[in-house]
Amino acid sequence: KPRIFSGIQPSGGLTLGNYLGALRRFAGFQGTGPETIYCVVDLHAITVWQDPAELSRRTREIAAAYMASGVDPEQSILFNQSQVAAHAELAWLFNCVARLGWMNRMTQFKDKAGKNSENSSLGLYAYPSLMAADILAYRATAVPVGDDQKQHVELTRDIAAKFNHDYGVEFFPQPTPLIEGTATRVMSLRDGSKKMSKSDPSDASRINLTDDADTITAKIRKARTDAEPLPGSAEGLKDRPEAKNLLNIYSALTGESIDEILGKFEGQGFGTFKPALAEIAVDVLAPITSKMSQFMADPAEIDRILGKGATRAAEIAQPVVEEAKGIMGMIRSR
Ligand code: AQP
Repeated sequence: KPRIFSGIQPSGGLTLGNYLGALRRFAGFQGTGPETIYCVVDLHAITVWQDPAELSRRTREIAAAYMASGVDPEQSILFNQSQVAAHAELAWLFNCVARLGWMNRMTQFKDKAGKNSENSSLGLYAYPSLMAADILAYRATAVPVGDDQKQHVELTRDIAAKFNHDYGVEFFPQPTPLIEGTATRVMSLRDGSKKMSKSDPSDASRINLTDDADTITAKIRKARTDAEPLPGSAEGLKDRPEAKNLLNIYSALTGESIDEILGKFEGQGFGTFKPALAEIAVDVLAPITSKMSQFMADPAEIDRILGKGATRAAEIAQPVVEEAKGIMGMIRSR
């Protein structure tokens, strides 16, 4: 049965990058055939230290964001990862299937650990193995994500293939990463070579889903750009990463192509373009922000939804993990 799985870490407030690259696409898969499973991946978040009270609050906030962007907890399964034991159990099995050399190639670990990798948690290093477990515990066939997660989904395919090969079975499917649109990698507003990230120390580098209209407008006004006027076509954006990023965001927010947008702004400076972009960003985000705060007003209801989702998720995932253990020769006597 086709299944879609995706997750978001409660490691900070959501950014426009998370929204355009992943979140806003999720609701559209509902009612199209495949079962849709969406997770707040709290076990991933603790690979770097999280304040306990903040972790709880952010977990609810991500759940609220899922619902505000149209994920319906009746049509989809919506839950937080740590309430379904199958994720951590399968991750251990995969730790014993995945190779050190594979983990060593992961660029996210290198980016996040930086120069101080000796002092990173073991969990941060094994992160991709847990992500493979998230996906394969549901034998999911497709994973909508932003471009930064492509390498991890590819590793998931390698783990599935090695498990199947090592045990002579056709048990785990090969999930496909679904990376689509003009906003698969939204870049930082301060540095066109870095992706926009919820854990970037600079708040000016990102637009948060909880920012109000004035903050969004000010951040876009201050976004780093060059001094050149806008070109007439996408060709002219080569080697202008900051300009390209703002145009990609505009395109993703409106659905217009880069060439269409440049047709309207050719020859004009960012002094004209930025306010137009800010207005569109505010129009798109304001309704999401306001729905999020409505959901956040009732934390007990969010907890109830996550609990119910976790029960449904475990009904699928636990038998898969039991079967994987059986395939590996572990005795299942109850
Ligand atoms: N800048 C981005 N552009 C497009 N998509 C993005 N995603 C993240 N950043 C961008 C996508 O959002 C989904 C959820 O991301 P995540 O919570 O798993 O964490 P991440 O990929 O590590 O992103 P962050 O925001 O940078 O979090 P931190 O700072 O905690 O590492 C994923 O589908 C991701 O591809």
